[in-house]
Amino acid sequence: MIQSIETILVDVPTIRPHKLSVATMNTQTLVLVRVLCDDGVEGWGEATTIGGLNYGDESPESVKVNIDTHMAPLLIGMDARNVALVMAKVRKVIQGNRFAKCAIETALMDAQARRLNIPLSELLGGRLRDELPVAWTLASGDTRKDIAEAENMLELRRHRIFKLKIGLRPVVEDVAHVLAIKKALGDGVSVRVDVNQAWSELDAVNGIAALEAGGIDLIEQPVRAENKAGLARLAARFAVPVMADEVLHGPRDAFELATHAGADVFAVKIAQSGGLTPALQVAAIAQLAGIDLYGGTMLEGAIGTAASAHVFSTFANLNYGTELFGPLLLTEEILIEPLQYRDFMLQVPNKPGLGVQIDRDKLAFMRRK
Ligand code: MUC
Ligand code: MG
Repeated sequence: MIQSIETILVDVPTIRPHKLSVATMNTQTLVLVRVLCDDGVEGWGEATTIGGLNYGDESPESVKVNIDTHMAPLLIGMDARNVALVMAKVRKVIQGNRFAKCAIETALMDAQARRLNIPLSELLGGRLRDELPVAWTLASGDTRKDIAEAENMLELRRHRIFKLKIGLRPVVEDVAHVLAIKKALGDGVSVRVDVNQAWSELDAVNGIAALEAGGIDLIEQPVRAENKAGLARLAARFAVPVMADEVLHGPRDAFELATHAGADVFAVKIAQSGGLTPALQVAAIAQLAGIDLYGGTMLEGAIGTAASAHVFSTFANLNYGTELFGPLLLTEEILIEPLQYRDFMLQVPNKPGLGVQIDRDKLAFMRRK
């Protein structure tokens, strides 16, 4: 039986300012959810977003209030072992709130997998890999700093895929910034861009043409999420793959994009999808439609990152790798044993459940009072 559901906000400074077209992050607010069951098993989930309400339509505070006020009372007393039934109820009764639903589903599945003594990936159909390639996002706002940061990551053997955040400056300046980094890093390194919706379709035509000519590997969400037809036109026009991110809010969007050849690649995010099972459905739709997959992040801490890793480990096709670097952007670790990054890969935890353990003392100290 579900005995209690607790939501915890934790404000953690980032290692440097992280500049996106929609926000500059100096701290990240982790939204953690702890589900306690009457058999003594507990599970953890995460509903972290980016920049308050700058990126998504749920803020850390709204997630907390909506779980505490509307979801927890609905779920307390239900059978914690029947995660599907609990989630069916949540999805029927609660509108929207994809991030909050994802955190609840993650916590319940973590608890159930711990109960069964299996890694979460095995509850999700089974992993196909034990490690995932991890991109790093260069977003200091300064070309020279970005190059130095990338060179350091290569030397540490932590990342060899780099995603550049652009869209704040005029297109020609952004293109010059990206191509300077590409030139400095050379051919062995994958350089990609994420425009976070900042371009008009005409900006995108000009920008993508120049980036494609310069050897950039992937163009993420160049135009507004609402402009689905425009995204499809760009995907059809260019050979360089165009990836859907903000436009993709779960299986229904995935189905529509797949039906209209709306993108070449899907950035799957567990929270944007509304949970772990909807994320699996997004991946299944992509696979059936011949769309490639990329494991995305909302810059979650270790809990959301581990949950995402378990989900992505089950994808048949993960041709573009992942960007599960969230914990590495933060100055503080909340796990007793951090997630393992080595040789350009994140190791998918293999202990029961999420396979990670919260440092309770640290959390008690760091949580928003
Ligand atoms: C996004 O739009 O993909 C992922 C990496 C990063 O730096 O920001 C996010 C969000
Ligand atoms: Mg993106």
